[in-house]
Amino acid sequence: MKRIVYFVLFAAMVVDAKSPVPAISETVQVNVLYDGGFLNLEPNNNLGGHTHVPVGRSNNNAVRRSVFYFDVGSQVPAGSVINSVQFQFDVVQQGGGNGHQGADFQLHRVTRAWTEGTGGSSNGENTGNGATWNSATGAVAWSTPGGDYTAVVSGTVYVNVTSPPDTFSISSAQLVADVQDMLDHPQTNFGFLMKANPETLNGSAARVTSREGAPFGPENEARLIIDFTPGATEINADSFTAFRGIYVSGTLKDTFVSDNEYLKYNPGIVLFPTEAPVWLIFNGTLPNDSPTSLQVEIESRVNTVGLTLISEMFNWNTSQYAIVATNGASFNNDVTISIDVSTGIANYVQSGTGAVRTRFGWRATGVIFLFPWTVCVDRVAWISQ
Ligand SMILES: [Ca+2]
Ligand SMILES: [Ca+2]
Repeated sequence: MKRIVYFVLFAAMVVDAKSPVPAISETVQVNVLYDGGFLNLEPNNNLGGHTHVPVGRSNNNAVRRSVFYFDVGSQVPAGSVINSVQFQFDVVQQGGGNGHQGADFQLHRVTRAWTEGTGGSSNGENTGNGATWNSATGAVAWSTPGGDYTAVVSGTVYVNVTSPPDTFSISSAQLVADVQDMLDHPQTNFGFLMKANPETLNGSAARVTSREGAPFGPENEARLIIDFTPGATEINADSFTAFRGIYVSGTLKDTFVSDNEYLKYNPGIVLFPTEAPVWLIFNGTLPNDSPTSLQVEIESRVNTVGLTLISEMFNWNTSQYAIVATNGASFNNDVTISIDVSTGIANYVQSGTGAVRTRFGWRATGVIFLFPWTVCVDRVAWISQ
């Protein structure tokens, strides 16, 4: 009778239902890495080295377009979720002596690699080394003169300069999706092309401050303001020690993956019945030493009822272990216990190194029907954000 009571009790305790703390988002500014521009009436000229790049239609009927490349991954960690994006740019002049008129400027993703080039002056120079109306690189032609870009519009803003320099900002759900894709697939990130829509409005041509950026300086170059939530990172142990227990089989590597390959221990000798006869210490190193959330996970089983699994995190500030969970040890079935230790996270992650240390103990709290019993650990991991 007692046996049944224990079994039911422990089965109900097996899974820890604590939910993770939501991750905190961050905002960064990714400045343009390189930018260029070109115009249809001078189809072999580029403006890659000029202090501005042009967009729109001039009063002399020249259609102008510009291209911008951002290295999203330079400031946003891989695996992050992009929450919002603003494409900001400054216009220092619009139109010319015959006046100006506003126009919608829109972004498209470029679909081919291009180079910036070194051309200066407002109509560009034929330098043969950068993007022009005809060429992506000076050597490789666009498939379509005027640049290869997606039909999908990444975002639009109405540009009508009143007191230059004026700052404009584009944001849209499509822009978020595009920047997310640029982060996830940097090999197909060729930046954005900006053009007017329609391209028939004389005097809509604008001078957009480039990264070479005079007279207002590079702080006015095109930039992406990106809000993102870092993705979770999972790590396995660097090492483990059996604080107590008798080795049966397996290696540290067997704890990396849930694959029914196990690290196995039998009970060691204890001085007091309250001590755990199997006590395993796992050491890991997080990718950063100040994560916002942390879970420790263990998948394991034992081959008898009546055992309890006690999970402890090492507190680096007090140099003592703290019990973070107590669960019935799963009898004959692999069960994963996920323990959220985000509360007190600063104590559990060593400053400067990112080290984490978790101790798992198995001891009898019920009637044991088998001796020596065996602990089988299939997987141990820490998940941090
Ligand atoms: Ca440039
Ligand atoms: Ca395994």
